[in-house]
Formats: sequence, C-alpha cells, structure tokens
Amino acid sequence: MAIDLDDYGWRGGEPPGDGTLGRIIRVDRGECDVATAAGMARALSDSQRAQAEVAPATGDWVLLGEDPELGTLVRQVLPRSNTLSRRDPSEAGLEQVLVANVDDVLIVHGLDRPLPAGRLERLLVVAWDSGADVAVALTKADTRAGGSADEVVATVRAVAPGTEVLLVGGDEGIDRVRARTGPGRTVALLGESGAGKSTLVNRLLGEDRLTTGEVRGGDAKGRHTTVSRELVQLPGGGLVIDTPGIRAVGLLDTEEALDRVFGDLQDLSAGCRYADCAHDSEPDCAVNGAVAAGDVEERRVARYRALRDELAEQRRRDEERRRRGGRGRR
Ligand SMILES: Nc1nc2c(ncn2[C@@H]2O[C@H](COP(=O)(O)OP(=O)(O)OP(=O)(O)O)[C@@H](O)[C@H]2O)c(=O)[nH]1
Ligand SMILES: [Mg+2]
Ligand SMILES: [Zn+2]
Repeated sequence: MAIDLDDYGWRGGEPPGDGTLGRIIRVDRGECDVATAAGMARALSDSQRAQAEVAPATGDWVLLGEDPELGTLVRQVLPRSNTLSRRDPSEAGLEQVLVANVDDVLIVHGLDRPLPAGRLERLLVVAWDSGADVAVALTKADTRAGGSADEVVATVRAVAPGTEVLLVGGDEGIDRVRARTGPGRTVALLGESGAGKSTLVNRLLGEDRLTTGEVRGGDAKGRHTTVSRELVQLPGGGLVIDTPGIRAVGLLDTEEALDRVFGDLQDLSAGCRYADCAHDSEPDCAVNGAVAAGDVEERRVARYRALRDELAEQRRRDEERRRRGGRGRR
C-alpha cells in the first residue's frame, strides 16, 4: 500500500543520497519496521555499517538499501532534528536515544500514585533537553480515590511553571491531548509503566490497538506492558510514539536543561560569595539567603544540589573511564 511520507512528518523535500527513504516505526531484535513510499518494509538495523555510525531509533529518517546476502538494511540514518535521550542504564556514560525527530514530548503520569517532585524534575530535564515542546498529561483523573488531582497539579505548577497540564480521565480531556497532535507532527509519550501511555494512544486512535496492562494492586506499579517504542499514525494525521515505561531516568550531562528546571537557583548563585558555592554552609550564600527569606523552598534546593552533584559525579567517572580507554558519550 502506497504511503505519503509527508503524512509521516517528512519535511526534507528531495531525499538526499542513495536508497529508499523511510521513517522507522519500531525497532526490535536488530530489525526495524520502516514506512516507505512503497509501503511498510522490514529492514536489518544493526548491520556492521549502521552500528559503526548511528544506531537507528524509532522516529528516525533512514535510507534503505539492498544487500545481496543480508537483504533490506538501513544504509544510513539521516541527520536528526532532535532526540529524546537519557543516559543508557546498561552502559554508563553512553547516550540512549529513546526516539528521534519529535515535535512534542508528553510526560504522562497516572493520578493513582503520588508524583514526587524530584521525579518530575528528572523527566522534565530529559524532555526539555530534546528541544521539543513539553506538556504534562495527568491520567486516571476519573479514578482518583480520596481527594482530587489538586495536589499533583500544584506540584507540576511549582516545578514547571507555564507548562501545559492536561487532565485525562477515561475519554474526558482527550480533546486537549488531541489538540497537541496534528498532521505530520510527532508527539512522544514519556512516563513510568502503568501511567496510561498506551491507553492514551488507544483513545486517540479510537480503538484498542495497543496492548495495555493492569496495574498491580498495592503499589500501583505497572508491569511494563509495552516493550518497544512504536510510532503510530492517528486518524487525523498526527503521529504519536508510545514508549515502554521508564523506571530509571538517568540524566545525561545536560547543563542547559538543568538551567531550565532550576534556572532561578542558577541565577541566584551569581550572588553567592564563592563562584563554586555548593549552597551548603558557605558564608554569604545567596541561595540559602533566599531560603531564609522564604523565597525558595529548602527541599527544592536540596534536590537541585543532589542533581548537580549526581551530574558532577557522573562527569568524574566518565572522565576516568575515558582515561582508561573506555568509550565516552556517543
Ligand atoms: N480509569 C482509568 N484507567 C486508566 C486510565 N488510563 C489508563 N488506565 C489504566 O491503567 C492501566 C495501565 O495503562 P497502560 O496504558 O497499559 O499504561 P502504560 O503507561 O502504557 O504502561 P507500560 O506499557 O507498562 O509502560 C490499564 O489498566 C489502564 O486501563 C484512565 O484515564 N482512567
Ligand atoms: Mg504501554
Ligand atoms: Zn551559594
């Protein structure tokens, strides 16, 4: 079945170079599904050549080629407009590209569980670092037992002022999510297992196409129902990428994104007596001054310090690894 690649978000005009242009819909077991003008293709993604360059990720634009022995393979990953990346949980120091070429990142959180501010901050660092638009979707607004969503909404407003918050419960609120989608626009979902990401996609689709899972009783944890990142085309022409729940939000050394989450504290730091002030017990610390004046929440400063220290510690270990001859960030 012929496919119009503009519907998949292609904005590049004439495809560059040799090969068949396509967009990666899903990557699994060294192969990937690719939307091409001629229809869906299955291609080898981890050929020696591809691996030496960039590992293809869902959302990537690629050029496919034919190999006499291996069959269809990804010959080239085209330059990405951006990526949604975290620190690879299995290989320290490396960047793991979750998805490529996204216009919008939707952080999804289920109101059946608490939202620790620190967790939201980490998700925001990852999301903002992509350079895409970012919003927060709070699902299960219909089931919240005992109490309202106010507390969680307040957390989001405090941690990410100005960020759109979408309340979703059942079919309620889905229109505002749909409003963030649009023809050729790619929206990636990010959040822990059981948050309701796949359910959200199904609602947008108007059918139960993706598998969704029960949440375990007791701890309200999901079961990692979704196992691969998958790009889905919506009836209205929009594109959404469903992702498996992420447990560890490992951060890359993303100073800029940290700036954005804790920008006010970084600004305040300029007024500290010491340029390398840790905002701990140093004299004339502007950050602690603001805490004492009641302008800044003390716990927030603690989270800021912890994240900053974590990144510094990571940087130190990566440096050490590089010196020993290991690989650094790709
Ligand atoms: N009542 C209610 N239940 C919801 C809502 N959204 C999701 N759920 C339920 O929450 C459970 C988990 O939903 P999923 O969509 O599988 O969650 P997920 O984020 O895709 O989880 P992973 O694939 O494991 O990452 C399912 O039982 C859904 O029916 C909602 O708005 N209201
Ligand atoms: Mg899922
Ligand atoms: Zn200070």
